[in-house]
Amino acid sequence: MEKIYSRTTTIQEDKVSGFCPGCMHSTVIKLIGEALDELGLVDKAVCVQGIGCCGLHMDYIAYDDITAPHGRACAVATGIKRTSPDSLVFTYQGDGDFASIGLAESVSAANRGENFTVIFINNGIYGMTGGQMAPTTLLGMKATTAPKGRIAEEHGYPMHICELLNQLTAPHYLERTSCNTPQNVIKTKNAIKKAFKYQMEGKGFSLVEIVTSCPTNWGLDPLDALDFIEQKMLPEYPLGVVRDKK
Ligand SMILES: Cc1ncc(C[n+]2csc(CCOP(=O)(O)OP(=O)(O)O)c2C)c(N)n1
Ligand code: SF4
Repeated sequence: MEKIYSRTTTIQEDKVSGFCPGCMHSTVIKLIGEALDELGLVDKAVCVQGIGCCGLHMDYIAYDDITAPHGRACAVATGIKRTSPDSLVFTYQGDGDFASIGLAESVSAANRGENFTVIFINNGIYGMTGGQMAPTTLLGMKATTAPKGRIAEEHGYPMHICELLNQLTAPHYLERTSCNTPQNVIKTKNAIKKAFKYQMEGKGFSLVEIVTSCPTNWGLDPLDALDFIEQKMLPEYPLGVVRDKK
């Protein structure tokens, strides 16, 4: 019988995920693993993970991985890629990590056109530390640091990372995807594969922004969190390719 699906080799079978039920971090980690398998790049992969729930996969993946101090993943990835140019280097960062604490490092690496890939998880909140406001928190959305909801006059507006980086000359590929439907899961994997391929071709900086859920800190069950993505997150963060120099 023809085998049409098998478990990615990049997840150790005897380990348990630390993610909450319904958290899309686990979906994305699986997609990264499948992309590495399908491209034959597992042995070349180096993940630089940020601080936060994005780090919860470190115990169960089966490729090289290093944790960078909060917000510094793009600086660490720059060093690794420059000294090991044959490696497939990617950062795995949340919105608090990449877009708040690490914004200067992130924009600077993109502006230099560093030849690595960012997998940017936009769940609109600081997950691990209990739901503080992130740069991507929606207007009106409650956070522990914005108990009445985000107010533009006080907290500024939601930050659109793909569009922000699209102001720079250097980035090669910027796409926003989600994992809220099976179709979008497939599109996310294709975007990750495209970004990895561009990197191995030496094309420079690429970023895939993935709109995901944090059911725990959103205070929603996983299914309602999918509706929240569809009805609230995606109108603010439209999906699609923002730049592709090809
Ligand atoms: C320099 C520094 N500041 C603050 C913290 C505390 N901290 C740990 S995780 C986290 C939030 C991370 O949020 P996000 O990047 O959105 O990732 P998520 O947990 O949602 O995946 C913070 C503020 C830290 N570890 N180091
Ligand atoms: S707190 Fe949120 S981001 Fe963190 S594992 Fe739970 S659902 Fe995922």
